[in-house]
Amino acid sequence: MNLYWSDVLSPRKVCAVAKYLQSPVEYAYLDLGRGEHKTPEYLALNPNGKVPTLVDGARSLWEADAIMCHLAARCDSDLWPQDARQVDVLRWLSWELANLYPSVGALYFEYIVKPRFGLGDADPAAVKRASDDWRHLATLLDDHLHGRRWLVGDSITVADFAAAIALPYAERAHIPLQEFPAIRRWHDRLNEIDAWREPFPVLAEAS
Ligand SMILES: N[C@@H](CCC(=O)N[C@@H](CS)C(=O)NCC(=O)O)C(=O)O
Repeated sequence: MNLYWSDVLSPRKVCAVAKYLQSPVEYAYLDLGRGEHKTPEYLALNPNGKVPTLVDGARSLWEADAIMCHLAARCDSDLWPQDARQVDVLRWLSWELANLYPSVGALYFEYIVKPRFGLGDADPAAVKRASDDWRHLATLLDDHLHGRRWLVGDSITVADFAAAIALPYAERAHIPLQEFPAIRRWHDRLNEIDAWREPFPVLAEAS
């Protein structure tokens, strides 16, 4: 399997899961600054021109959540449970992508992507909108996590890898994490996992 990645938000959860599961993937780094995700060769694999993409045999799979589930299913891992928990995992994956990602993604873009790629200063109106949205959604997430170790059931699933996607960047992206103690404790637990703390392959190992 080849995993096309870059050291940005969406590939982070996929790289973390691949490392956690010790999936047999060959990592292919794409330099977004040089437009390596927009070449005809890459667009043939992922017509969205975005990262990540997983190529497994004849199959090219895009969308980070689908890739996480595929990697877990491939080795029968409970990260993508095959019982009644699965629908709850799917619920949190959907919630993250539809609701949480737009707010944390906006803060990540304003504070991390813009300076990195020379796209100008953070836009105060976009920051305020995203911070307000995050607070609203984080209240729900924090309530859910009170008295729980993980989002679904008693063990970690891909839902945790997905919903926590931006927390490693909280300080740099000005995500107001301090106000949400259950989220912080959950993220402390994730930080005990090597693959979560250090998901990306060192670039010398990647092509
Ligand atoms: N829904 C997609 C989002 C992928 C995505 O937006 N990736 C960003 C990096 S976080 C990207 O490739 N941006 C480059 C671009 O849009 O040109 C997923 O979860 O895989």
